[in-house]
Amino acid sequence: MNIKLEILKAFRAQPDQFISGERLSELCNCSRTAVWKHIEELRQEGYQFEAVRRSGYRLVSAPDRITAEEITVGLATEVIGQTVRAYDTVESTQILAHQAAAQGAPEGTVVLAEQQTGGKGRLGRSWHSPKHAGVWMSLVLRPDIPLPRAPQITLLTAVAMVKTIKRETGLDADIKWPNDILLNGKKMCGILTELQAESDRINYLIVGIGVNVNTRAEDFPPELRALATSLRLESGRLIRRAAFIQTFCVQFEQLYQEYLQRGFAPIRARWEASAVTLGRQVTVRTSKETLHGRAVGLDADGSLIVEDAAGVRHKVYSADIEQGAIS
Ligand code: BTX
Repeated sequence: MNIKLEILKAFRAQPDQFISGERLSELCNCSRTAVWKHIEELRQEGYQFEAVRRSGYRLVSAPDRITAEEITVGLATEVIGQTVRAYDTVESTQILAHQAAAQGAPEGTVVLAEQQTGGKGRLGRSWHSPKHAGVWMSLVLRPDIPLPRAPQITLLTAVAMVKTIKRETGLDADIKWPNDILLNGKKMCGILTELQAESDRINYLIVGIGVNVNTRAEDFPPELRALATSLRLESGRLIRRAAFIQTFCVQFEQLYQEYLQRGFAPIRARWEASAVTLGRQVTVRTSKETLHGRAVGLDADGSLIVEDAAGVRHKVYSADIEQGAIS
């Protein structure tokens, strides 16, 4: 039994109440000395307890820290986020998630870090991941879908993120194909989907999600300041990151179950409702070519359909796009 987890569960079940050491030792099935020791450990982690003789302990405040306990206590999902590996400083949660998945980590495992020193973006780019400021998370999935459908999971993740942002801040975020989440035209979240497959079978998918949550303007390097934003900058308030992650796990699980049961169509409709790419003039840059045209829709497999000036339609799978005016 994880005693710290049980202690936190007990306080969450009775917010603002005193719980005696004796009651805690019963709930956690351990000695009162062990309770005291674990409360001291929680204090070291930034939890504040009031201790009153004869009444016991009361949880006064919890730190905005991402720990396995903070994510799993009260998490209303069946699979997503039920296994959590939380670290302080890592190179990239993607690397750790790949290792965990290769060693059999169950579907829904979430790898989190307070800071990444080598956060990865797409196409070898980097992702700025300063300490305590954001959510740097990799999710292990094992969907039974054919390999060509994997990009749909990126789009599903973007929809889950837009819903999470709405619930946690009331803000309406936009999706720029395929994986940028924007607020007021600035990037506040990026999604990187990687996978391990044999022939046409997906062994596992790792969805990397970087969210600028409480990042201040000065936390961004100068070259990103005009391009990037955070939930704090846009909403004007601090967001509890553990609660944000819990909401994301719930939103993701609902959409993922719907996707596995009913396919991509319902996700596609939701994605299109938040997309700012469709109907716009776009410049698409792939490793092979540059294409100018109008983004006319999303194909059933999740690729972007771009119509060029001659009326020829192109399917774009993986690329960066620049968006122009709506036409
Ligand atoms: P991307 O290639 O679409 O975006 C990377 C580009 O975005 C960079 O070249 C830079 O211009 C800009 N950028 C870098 N950091 C930030 C930031 N914090 N906010 C806004 N813009 C930024 C997007 O790749 C996919 C990012 C996934 C990140 C997650 S974090 C958890 C997981 N672990 C890991 O190493 N990567 C993923």
